[in-house]
Amino acid sequence: MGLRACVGLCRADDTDPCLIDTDDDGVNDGNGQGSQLDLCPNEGPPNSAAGELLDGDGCIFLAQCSDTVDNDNDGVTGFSGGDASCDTADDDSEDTFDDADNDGVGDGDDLCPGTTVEQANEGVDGDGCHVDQLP
Ligand SMILES: [Ca+2]
Ligand SMILES: [Ca+2]
Ligand SMILES: [Ca+2]
Ligand SMILES: [Ca+2]
Repeated sequence: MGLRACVGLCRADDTDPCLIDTDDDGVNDGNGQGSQLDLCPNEGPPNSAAGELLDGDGCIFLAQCSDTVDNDNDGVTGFSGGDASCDTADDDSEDTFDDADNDGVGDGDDLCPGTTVEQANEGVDGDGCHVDQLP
């Protein structure tokens, strides 16, 4: 692994500078004309524990479960925030609305997480509380 930048045209032999993978992420540096091209030749490989993923261009991006955005809008954000739809930090699908008691109010906003099915059917307030759950 070196810091050789790929410049000029690719050559079709073993010394082709475009076949160098500077950052060792599996996407060759390329030169913009071949099928492989690392748009981020000094970025990689991804640190999965930090929620990093590699896109097809050799660039690192943060998985939905680590991007600090509440992608499914349920009030619980990401793996570190405890969103149940996030299995790992690098899980790129924060896409299941977490509502353990199924009353329509996401876990992160639900002040009464133990709403029963009957109570949910009768309706809850904006905090996810049925009238019987209120003090
Ligand atoms: Ca690379
Ligand atoms: Ca969420
Ligand atoms: Ca709920
Ligand atoms: Ca509730």
